[in-house]
Amino acid sequence: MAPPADLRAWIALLEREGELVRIASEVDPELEITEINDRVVKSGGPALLFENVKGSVHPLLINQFGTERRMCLAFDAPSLDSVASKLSDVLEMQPPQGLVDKVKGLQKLKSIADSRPKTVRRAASQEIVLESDDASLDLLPIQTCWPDDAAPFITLPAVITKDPHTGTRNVGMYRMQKLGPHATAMHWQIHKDGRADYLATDGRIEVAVALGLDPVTAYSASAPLPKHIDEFMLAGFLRGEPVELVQAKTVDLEVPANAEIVLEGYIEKDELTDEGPFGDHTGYYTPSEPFPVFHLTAITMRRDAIYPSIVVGKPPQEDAWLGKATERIFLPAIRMTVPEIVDYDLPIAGAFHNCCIVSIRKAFPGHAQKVMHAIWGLGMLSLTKAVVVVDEWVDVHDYEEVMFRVGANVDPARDVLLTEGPLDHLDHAPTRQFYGGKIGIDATHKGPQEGTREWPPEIEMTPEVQALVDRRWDEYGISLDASAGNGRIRQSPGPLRRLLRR
Ligand SMILES: Cc1cc2nc3c(=O)[nH]c(=O)nc-3n(C[C@H](O)[C@H](O)[C@H](O)COP(=O)(O)O)c2cc1C
Ligand SMILES: [Mn+2]
Repeated sequence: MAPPADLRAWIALLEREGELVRIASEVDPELEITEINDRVVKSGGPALLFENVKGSVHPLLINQFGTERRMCLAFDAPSLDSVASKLSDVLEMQPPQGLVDKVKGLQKLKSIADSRPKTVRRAASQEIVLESDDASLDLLPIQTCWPDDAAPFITLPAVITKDPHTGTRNVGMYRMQKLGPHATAMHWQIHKDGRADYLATDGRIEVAVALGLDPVTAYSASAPLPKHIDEFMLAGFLRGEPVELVQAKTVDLEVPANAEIVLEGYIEKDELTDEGPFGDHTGYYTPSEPFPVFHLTAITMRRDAIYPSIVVGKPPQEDAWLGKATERIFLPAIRMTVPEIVDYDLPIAGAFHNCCIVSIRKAFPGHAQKVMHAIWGLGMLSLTKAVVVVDEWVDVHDYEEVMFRVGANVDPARDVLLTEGPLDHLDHAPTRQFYGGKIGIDATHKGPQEGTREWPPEIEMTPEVQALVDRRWDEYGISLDASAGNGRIRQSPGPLRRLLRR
């Protein structure tokens, strides 16, 4: 098995796995689909294929990424961490020792070389070609997601541009507000690569937008890669198959051959429109702001093309799992620069940029502060508002345990770092847009070198008594429901839990 080759293979897989429901009743892309989907996402329900969307002949697929299980199916992997280890294998390559090592090394190098996209001459994504007035966005079942949204928005696009100087491709997921049948806004936020390509181009920049991709390639458009790395290459690596590209019809760009729908067009420098309001992944509406205007020159499609959508809003929403995939897949790359990091967690409720919990192998005074600054200096993690640092033995995914460490180990006068830096484009809390306060909380054990009193030992039962109680458990005749859950703080279950509850 390998990850699905296109959206249709993905839908077939979801169906075989009992992970997809087809809805034959007519539904309205204005708000109704959002309300249905919101209930399904929040209860961990299936992907939804709406076959009869009011006003369009094209079916709409939503919630394809909405659970951890589906995300693993998409990558054809037992866990998201196993996807990450494929990457760390390559990142952590050492000079080979013997012949076997050399052969393995060559295989790894080949897996990188084979990741580069491949050009093909004929493509399913161009079975139908619509140009000039025939190319109309009115054909597509574009959703109006939330009541105060300014218009319908294309929400799951892979937007393709080229750096005018280096020719390097960039692929990013940026929402597109429908302005009419032949134009949209392009929501290139200030820190993003697509915007950098636009700013570096004089006059007109050509743009292509792929809709309805295989799930790994669609995910890759949302991955925060350094600017000079083509997201299609990451997709090829993660799929184990290169992404196939075909020359677009009206612009000088290559587009995925397996896409359901491709929008081709251009953006003129300094032609801006008011974009938004839009009910955003922050859980609030982002207000109207000027963004560039995308003009459509062609739509190409597969026959009976399926339109993909996603709704963001108050977490948890479907995008949580795209974010969790990034959290897991990028851990090996983060460890390359900051090897003392053991693990990290970006809570879904924190909309990813609001909070980062990180565990470290602490080796010297101020180490937690070093790691905070490293996070504030790393790619898109630099936008993180709050960083919480814990010791290596703390499970960063167990928020109760993290809360316990913060409560038990922090002297706010000594262990809280307040600083300033760049913030997410969409964060409404800072007084100024894009820039504001950051907080670092050092919840690690402190040593005398850090000027503290002696740190007390943690409470732990002896292994001997634990083994004795294990052996005798049945004899006591006490039955416990493991899932009833009276706290999950490892090493120190009952009493501390009660302490925290008081
Ligand atoms: C569903 C979804 C919608 C997104 N919408 C936007 C958006 O409208 N504008 C934006 O700048 N980033 C948006 N993002 C985040 C970018 O896709 C992400 O930062 C990506 O790394 C951008 O690619 P780039 O690094 O090549 O710029 C969205 C992500 C997801 C998962
Ligand atoms: Mn990029």
